[in-house]
Amino acid sequence: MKFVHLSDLHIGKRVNEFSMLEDQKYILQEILKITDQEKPDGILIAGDVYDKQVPGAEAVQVFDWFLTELADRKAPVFVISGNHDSPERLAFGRQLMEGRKVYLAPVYDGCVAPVELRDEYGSVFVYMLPYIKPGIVKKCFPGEEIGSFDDGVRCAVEHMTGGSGPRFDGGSRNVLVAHQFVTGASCCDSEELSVGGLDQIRASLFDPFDYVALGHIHGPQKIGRDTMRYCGTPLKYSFSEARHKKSVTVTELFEKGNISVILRPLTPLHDMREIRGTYEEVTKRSFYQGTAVDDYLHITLTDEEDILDAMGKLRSIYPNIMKLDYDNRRTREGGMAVTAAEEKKSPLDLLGELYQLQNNQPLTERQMEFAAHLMEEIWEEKT
Ligand SMILES: [Mn+2]
Repeated sequence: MKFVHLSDLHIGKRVNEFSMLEDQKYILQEILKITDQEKPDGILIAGDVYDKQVPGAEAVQVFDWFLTELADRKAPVFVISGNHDSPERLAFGRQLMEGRKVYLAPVYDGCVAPVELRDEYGSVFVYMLPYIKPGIVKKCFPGEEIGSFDDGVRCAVEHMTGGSGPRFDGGSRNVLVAHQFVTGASCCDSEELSVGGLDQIRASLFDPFDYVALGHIHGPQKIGRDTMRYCGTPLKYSFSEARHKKSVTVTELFEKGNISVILRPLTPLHDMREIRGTYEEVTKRSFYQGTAVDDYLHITLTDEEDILDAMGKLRSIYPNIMKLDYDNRRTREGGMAVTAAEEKKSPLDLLGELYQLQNNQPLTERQMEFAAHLMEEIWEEKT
């Protein structure tokens, strides 16, 4: 049984104020081509379909088109909501769409009923777990001890695989589609994770599943075993991903215990690249001739003196320049440039350091907790 595993489409996303809609339509078309070649038995979309809880009209039209195209290919489609999606809105028309074998995960209510598929090796059960936070699970199981994300997901998985829900058939093959931050995953700038790593969960929680199709982390990667994977975004959504190789994950399940995974590379309409050099260098015809000048670019100028209207001038060669900065004596000494090590620190760590500098004592545990929760709240408001 073959699955095409996608996630984090973030349809409607703007990157550095550029609309990605045309790029997204293009890459979804590329994904349809791959789907036509692979002829999968199912499509897994592991959350963050949209970039916003209330997506723009155009974004909805693009997903409507994509979903219809997928459904026309007759293989069942499985969609869960991610932290960027509204689970209620994404589940709109759920029961109607099941008639076309489009399965939208319902809002989490404590019960995750699998969809059963069959092939020559027997049954494959597909479980769809939408993005869950501890509070959501706690509401469904008030008697359980749930303080952290790890507790929440542990409890949800226990109820999927344990006694209370529909019977879990450990002898058959079981696939989980989920959207959580599994410890050990390597991150980038476009994910919007919780501060202080509060949202991390242990990979071992998903041990009962033969294949775990994850969304949330934007770089394609396996977590521990080859069969627990983030497929990554189809497009680069930040310059921290300039070196990512985006792909579609294609997973084939044979008899229980035998799974093969391949990555089908994706080529975008515009790449996201970083360029550096002096103004004279980067504007020399020999420097840019034959390169994709309309890529989304971050240009770092190394001139000691600022170039007057550099952005405007560079745009005449590189129409889609997204970001311009300088790397010279001024920016290095002026304290403006943030070191890579500092960029890796969480906002909570940075606050802790600032507090220590100002007050000559560290934040107390209570203060830390307060700040972490406050940041979490603000963070969510924003997205
Ligand atoms: Mn995402």
